Amino acid sequence: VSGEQGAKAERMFALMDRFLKNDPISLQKDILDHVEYTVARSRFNFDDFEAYQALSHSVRDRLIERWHDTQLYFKRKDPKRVYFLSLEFLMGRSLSNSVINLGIRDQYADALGQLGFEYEVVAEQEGDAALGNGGLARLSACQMDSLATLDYPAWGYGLRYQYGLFRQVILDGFQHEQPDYWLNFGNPWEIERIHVTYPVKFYGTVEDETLNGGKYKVWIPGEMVEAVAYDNPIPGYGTRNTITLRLWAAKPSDQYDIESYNTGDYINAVVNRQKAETISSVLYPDDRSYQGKELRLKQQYFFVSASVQDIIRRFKDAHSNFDEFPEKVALQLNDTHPSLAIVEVMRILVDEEHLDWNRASDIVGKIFSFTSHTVIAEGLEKIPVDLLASLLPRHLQIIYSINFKFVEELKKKIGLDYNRLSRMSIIEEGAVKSIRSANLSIVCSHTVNGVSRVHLELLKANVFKDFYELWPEKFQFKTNGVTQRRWIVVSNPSLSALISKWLGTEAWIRDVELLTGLREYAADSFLQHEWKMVRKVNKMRLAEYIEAMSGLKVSLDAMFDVQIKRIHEYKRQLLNILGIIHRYDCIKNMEKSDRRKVVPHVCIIGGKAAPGYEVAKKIIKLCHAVAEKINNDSDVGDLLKLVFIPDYNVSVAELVIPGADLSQHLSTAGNEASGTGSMKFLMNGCLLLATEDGSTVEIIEEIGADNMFLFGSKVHDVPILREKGPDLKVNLQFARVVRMVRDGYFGFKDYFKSLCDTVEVGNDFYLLGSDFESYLEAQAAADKAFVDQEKWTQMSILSTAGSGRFSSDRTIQDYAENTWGIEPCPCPF
Ligand code: GP0
Repeated sequence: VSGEQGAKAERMFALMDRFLKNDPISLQKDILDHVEYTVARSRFNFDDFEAYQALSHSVRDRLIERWHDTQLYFKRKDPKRVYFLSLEFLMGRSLSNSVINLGIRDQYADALGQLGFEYEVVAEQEGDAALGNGGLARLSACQMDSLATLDYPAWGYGLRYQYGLFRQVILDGFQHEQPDYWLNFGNPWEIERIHVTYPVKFYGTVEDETLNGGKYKVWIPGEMVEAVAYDNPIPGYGTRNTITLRLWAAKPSDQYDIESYNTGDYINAVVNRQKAETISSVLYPDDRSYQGKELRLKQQYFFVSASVQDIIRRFKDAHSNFDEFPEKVALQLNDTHPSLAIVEVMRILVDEEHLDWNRASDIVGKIFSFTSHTVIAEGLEKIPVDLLASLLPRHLQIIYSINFKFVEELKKKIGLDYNRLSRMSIIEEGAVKSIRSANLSIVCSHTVNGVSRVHLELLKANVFKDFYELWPEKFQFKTNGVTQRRWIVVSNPSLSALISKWLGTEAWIRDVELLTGLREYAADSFLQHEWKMVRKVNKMRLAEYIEAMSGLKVSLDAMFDVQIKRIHEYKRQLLNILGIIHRYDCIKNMEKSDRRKVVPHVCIIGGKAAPGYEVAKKIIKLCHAVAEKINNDSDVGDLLKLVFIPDYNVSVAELVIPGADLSQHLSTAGNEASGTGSMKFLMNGCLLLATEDGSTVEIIEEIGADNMFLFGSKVHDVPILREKGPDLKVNLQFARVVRMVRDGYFGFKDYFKSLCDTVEVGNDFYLLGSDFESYLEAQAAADKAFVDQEKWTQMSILSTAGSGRFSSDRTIQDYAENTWGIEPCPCPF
């Protein structure tokens, strides 16, 4: 930089006093400045929440510095970038994660302490950012953390919902949903970029146009909405790199409705305009049921269109030839929700950039990769053609063209096998003609990933069989992982410190394979002692939470036995509850003297049911009805307690997981694509009681079957069992506990009838009856192991030691190298 500009830059640097300082005095000063000037409270009088606001703004300032540097560096280096498109991100809280990744948690804790505040209490003030439903959404969040930490040039793109996932309130044991208007208290973790906006079009017609001798399609939209960017800086750990999660909000467009203002109805014109905002207002709370709703489709297209425009704009800032596009851009589709991105890229390249069709389609085929998260065909998204025709007329045409060319090619390869052709077509000719989003994604992506080895096998054998036979090389798997930063360092600081002490290094926080080093001390009585202490402290924290929430006092000597996840029939919370009823029944029928031998359990269940999912809601009610009975039975006392933790979310998970002795993962084999909760428990030294489903199969390889409690039918047994129909040898214990519910032992007899019907012989799709005996055996094995605390602690240490392979760092590195073709781009300074 020369002359006048250089002088200006120098003066600015001098004024800025480059880089905020992290010593306690500077931090205190920054916090107080934010109290006074940002929060606008007196520095002599502010409460915990205001302290949180000020603290988070001072952290935000530090994030912004690194974020600017990183973005500038990426711009200069211009590496190939990956764009991660997801309709859901379950970020949870940001404060603790940020200060840990920035390496300044202790400094902040000191600074706050000197101002008379307690860091933990202040951090608790933050609400969760819950812009997602469950596993899929939290996976996106973990992967963002890994992308930043591993220095990859990556962007996340999503929607900035004004209402996150509903809050679950329990009244009389029934779930009620309350809106989560999370932005009410402000959100210091985002940066509104009022100048980064794109128009997004809907409805209208398509017309032909001739330009310089070429024939083009022009889409004349019927409605236009503005997408405004909100950037959420995502800091890596142990690096300056801070990447962007860019979330789009819908705002009324200025360009479009001048017309309506001239009609004289000013008030109505303004009110109508405001309706644009509904597009980004609310997250759909159904975990995986697809309903063909127009608003949902609008959301998908809205975020996809804004993201694609943004990506193309960034490319064009530095390049003029689209042949270079695949060298600079990788687009990752998180499930089929963003699959319209494929069509949007085609549309822009062909209609706006005037590339010819084949060249555009060649580019598209090189940039997209797609990850599936489901196993079952019913879980696959379908867009009704009528809906698409009205909302996105040009996109429908493009899909038809893609499909036409695909089917023509296919005929050349497989001949006129009409059954197969119609199964593989992107268009489904059913009662409701629709677009199969998965077929579109497979046809147009260079790689299709499953989320565990078993998942890929199932995809190849079932839902994607035809495609696998056509393009075997397209199909890969990347076993899911979770970030040890959030799931050990943030949520379990004492375990984190203990691990570092015994490994003699903190390097495992970036290089998680080092955890295997713990194996060598698994039998060491000193480590075991310290390990038990840490676990006890975490159990105390959880017990206090349970008491504060429900008034129930639980014994710390009991096994804390946990199942937390979305409520689904296939995840079989009902199996857990029926097992608990069995346990209760046994205790009741036991000689008093035998009760001394019972291993006490505190059974903890938590999770949300989709608002329209009747059976799941009944399971929640049953859990409460059973708890009511057991917890008030003086015969049972501390031997058995059942607690339902309401409003399960990321920050509740951070509290519950470190305090769990045993966690349950009960999906009917072949139904859970991967499962990621299990990995978080594993990292925290919690033992697993599980079916051999999804990623558990790979966990067994790392931990060893004898360090886990496995049960139930295997993946290949399940179809056979279902085929075979009702088992003649009905498990008597199972029949007995179901009968107890049916007969009204826990009340609400009529209400539970239909729930009991779902597991009756001949109707038991998820095989609770067939697996019950084996489930009880696994429970008994866990009880037996728990009695020998030395052995148990050793198994616990080995669980943590073997959890390294299930870090999202490993997943992301694999994606980067084998799917996206990107390289780390660490920002110097
Ligand atoms: C899968 F299809 N998952 C879906 C969906 O709509 N929502 C969702 O959360 C989950 C899978 O059930 C999973 O097996 C998997 O680990 C996760 O996606 C991430 O791949 C359980 O969490």
